[in-house]
Amino acid sequence: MCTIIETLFYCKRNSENIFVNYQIYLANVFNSPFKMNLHIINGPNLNLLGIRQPELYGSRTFESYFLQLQNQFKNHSIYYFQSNVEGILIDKLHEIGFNSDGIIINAGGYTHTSVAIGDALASITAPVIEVHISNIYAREPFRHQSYLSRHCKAVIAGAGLSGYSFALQLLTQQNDFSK
Ligand code: CA2
Repeated sequence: MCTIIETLFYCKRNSENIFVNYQIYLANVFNSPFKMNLHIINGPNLNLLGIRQPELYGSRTFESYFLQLQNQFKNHSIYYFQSNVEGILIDKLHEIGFNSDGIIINAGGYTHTSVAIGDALASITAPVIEVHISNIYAREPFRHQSYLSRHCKAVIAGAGLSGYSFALQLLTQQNDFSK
């Protein structure tokens, strides 16, 4: 008799445990943010951020700002790549452009000259946001033209380094910017 009661009690406790575990599983599925692989690509001369022309581009290095971004978007993997060479930027876009969950590109001066980077953006599937630290529309007329913008989901210009953070916010929210 005692064994039967003990067995029934054990079964009840066990089924409660299963039920609680199932609730935890569901909570994880619905609440845990989807981990995204996001890429920041900077073009020519942006390796000089924080070193030259601070009056125009600020006094912070991108490496230091990148650590802040990684901390701010802890739930996601954020990668950073910089090159001064047009073809290397294009190779990088081909490499990540079909698997990345979002690309933020500041192509520097190539923004205003590179049909080839524009073509690379047109050929990839990842959503892309174009960022400029300065307000290119308040500068020389040749900076008002971008060969990239038509292939991008959004363009952010003039917000300083915070433009990268705004772009990451757009990519990580559930909206039309994500894949
Ligand atoms: O405002 C931006 O982010 C730009 O993409 C920056 C480019 C410029 O050609 C674009 O028109 C707008 C220039 C990047 C040069 O970066 C430097 C940073 C520090 C010191 C010198 C250059």
